[in-house]
This record gives sequence, C-alpha cells and structure tokens, in this order.
Amino acid sequence: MGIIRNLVTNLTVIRQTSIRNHQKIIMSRRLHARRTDGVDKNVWVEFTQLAADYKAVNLGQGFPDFSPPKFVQEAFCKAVCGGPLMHQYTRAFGHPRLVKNLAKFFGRIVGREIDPLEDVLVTVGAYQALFCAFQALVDEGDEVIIVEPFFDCYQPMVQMVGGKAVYVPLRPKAEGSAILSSGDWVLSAEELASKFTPRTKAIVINTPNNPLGKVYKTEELQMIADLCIKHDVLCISDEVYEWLTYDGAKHVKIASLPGMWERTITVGSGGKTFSATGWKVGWAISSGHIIKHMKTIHQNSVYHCATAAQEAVAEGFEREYELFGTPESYFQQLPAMLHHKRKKLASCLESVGLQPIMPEGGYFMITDISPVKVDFKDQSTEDEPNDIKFVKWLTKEKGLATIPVSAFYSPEHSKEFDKYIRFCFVKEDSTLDAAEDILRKWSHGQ
Ligand code: IK2
Repeated sequence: MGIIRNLVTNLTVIRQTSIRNHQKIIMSRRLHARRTDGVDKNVWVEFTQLAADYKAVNLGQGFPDFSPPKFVQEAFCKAVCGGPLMHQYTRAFGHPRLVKNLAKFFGRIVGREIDPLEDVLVTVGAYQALFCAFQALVDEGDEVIIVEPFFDCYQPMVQMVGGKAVYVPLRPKAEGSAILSSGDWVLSAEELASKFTPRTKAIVINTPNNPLGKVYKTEELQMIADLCIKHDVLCISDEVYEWLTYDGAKHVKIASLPGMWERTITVGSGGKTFSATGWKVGWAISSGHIIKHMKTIHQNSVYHCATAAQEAVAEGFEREYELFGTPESYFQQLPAMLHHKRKKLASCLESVGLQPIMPEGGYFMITDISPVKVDFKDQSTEDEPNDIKFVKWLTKEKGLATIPVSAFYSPEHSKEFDKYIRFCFVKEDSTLDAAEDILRKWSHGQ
C-alpha cells in the first residue's frame, strides 16, 4: 500500500512539474519577441546597481555628482512656474523655442543654415536620437560599421532592427610602448576600408569618445568621410561630449566636411551639455530628407519629450549663443573645471602605480590594470573577463565603483582590451578625494 501511495505521489509531482514547465514555455512564447534575445544584459543597469548595493564611491556611470549651472536650474524653475502650457504637450518634433535655438547655435558652428522645423529632431536624450536613427535608417540585413570602443547601446540597437554590426577597433599606435594619450589610439585606414561592402548602410563614430576620450582630428574624420562618400554610406556621429576637450584638442563636426551634411546625423545631449543628465533632452541634426524618417519613428514611439526641460535647454542655448567664445560661457567653464579633475584623477592613478591614458576629451579616463595582481576569491566571477572580475572586486572589496572597458567592445575584440577599466572624473573633488583615499590605502596593503 505504502509503495503504491509513494508512486502516486511521485507521479503527481512529476505531472505538476511538467505542467508548470509546459506553461512556462507557452508563456515565454507568448510574452517575448525574438528581437530581445541576446540583448538583455546592460552594463549600466548591472554596475550602477552593484555600486548602490555596496554603497561604493562611484566613479562608474557618467553623470556629474555636482549641480548644473545656476542659469539652467533657474531656467527650469522658471519653466515649471511659467503657466499651464509648460506642463502640456508641445510640438512633437521639438519645442519651438528649442529647435529654433539649436538651429541657430549649430548653424553657426557648421557654417550653414539649419532649418529648425525640418533639420532638427528633439529626443528623449541622445539615447533616443540613436534609437530613432537605427530604426529609421537601417533595414534587415544592412551592415553598420561600429568603431570600437563604442558606447554600448549601438550594438543592440543595430541588432534589434535586424542589421549586422561590423566592428573596427581603434588601436594603440605602437603596441607595447608607453601609451599616454587617447590621441595615440588610431584607426587603420586599410582595415576600415576593408569593412565597407555593398551592404554597408552606415558607420557610427563617437567623438569625443566614450570610454577612451579620443577626439578625432580633421584628417581622421576626412578619411572616414571619403569612405562614406565613396560607398554612399550614412554617418551617425555621436557628439554628446562635444564641448569637453582638453589640452588644445579641438572638436570637429564631421557634418561640416564637404559632402557630409547630406549624409550625417549628428547626435547631441542637453544632459551632457548642461550637466543635467536626468533631464533627458537630446537631439539629432541632419538634412531634412533624413530627419523626416526619424520623425516617423519618434511620433510612433514617444511622440515628444518633457516640455519644461526643453524650455530650460532652449534658454541655456540662448545664453550660450550670446556668450560663445567668452570666459563666461559654460562651454568654456565646464572643460576648464574638468581639466583639473582629469589631472587630479590621473596623478592619483599614477601615484598608486597605474598608468592612465590621458583623454583628450569627454568624461572618462581608462587605465591598464594588468600590473595589478589580485587574488579574486569570488568564485561567481571565475569565467568572466578580467576587467569585469576586477571591477566587481574593487566595488565589493574596496568600495570603489568603476566600469569594465570590455563592455565597449564586440565579443570578437573584447579579450584584447579586457585589461582596461574606466573611471569617470566628472565628480565633486570630495568624491575624487574619497576614491584617492581608497586607492592609496589599497596600494599600502590596507
Ligand atoms: N552617447 C554616448 C557616447 C554617451 O556616453 C551617452 C551617455 N552615457 O552615459 C553613460 C556612461 O557612459 O556612463 C549617450 C549617448 C546617451 O546620452 P543621454 O543621456 O543624453 O541619453
């Protein structure tokens, strides 16, 4: 009797488990589209959470931990108190005051008239400008060349439209020798040319680059532009750090080179421009014949972004137009302030025996961690790339959060570059001091 009862119980358990598994399969079939496969991991989600969990000093994610300048804070407050319409929908493709000011400001920079209504699209951060570009311009089977290291969202965005990402890395000029500047990392013209095929639809570049800090020189941009024109290819140019260049490096817009305006989508960020990343105001600027397709994606996805934030960014640009090139301009003051923070972080890293690569621009500095020998006791990270192991260890054991650089590479090249980690230096001096304290104690064996 007992044997039969056991058998019945076992059979019931097996049956219930198999029903549950079957339901799981049906649920997973019903609940997800294949385009989400393989793009579910996200470096910001994972490492920002890790930093929070361990209450680490955060030199990880790229946002300032200081306030935006007073004039844009006041502009935001004024907008919020500016009457009922500031709280309602505005024009779908960009608040009129903002597109007018973006067109005026960037028209002067690229040396051509920009039509505020046709050539500008305001988006929910630069992220959404990139999303609209890939959705609107890349078809299934199209190839998109991505220069590595790259801001991590380019690859999943290409994959989600059924495109094929084709990678080409920036490499240190002389392997093995002391590499001191992001300017020493270059594209091989031959290697890049070999990536263009009849299926190539677009190339994505990012200058100043995240995470390396490279600021492309005019000759480098001209080489890319020549290939785009020769192969009739679009250029998506991510320029969110455009005002942040150091030691005389100059940011050049590829859209301003001859023959490039018609084929370049320039992506910008109000968050990075005015140190207010949470506002999520971004834009794409291009010829109207390209922007019109991006508008289609935009109107059928988010429709528009927050009115008051757009009003504040518009006011910021109005002010900057008047002060452009003067010491009062925030576009002069911010890089001057960051120049010191960058130096402070570099000397701290050097003092503990690390060799940073001096960025010519942007928010970040990468450093080679291979001289450091660490016994990672954490078994859960055993199969992970070295930089990921290191970053997890540094966050959990020492309380300092950074970002692994392999996250900015394709699987085929990540192994070559997993000896670097990224630090964000757009932080209060007190945060940088706290990081320095941790590094010094660690280097003294504490
Ligand atoms: N493009 C680049 C190159 C970016 O760096 C960013 C923001 N990145 O910040 C996260 C980090 O690297 O730590 C974006 C686009 C997105 O900009 P926005 O915030 O305007 O959407």
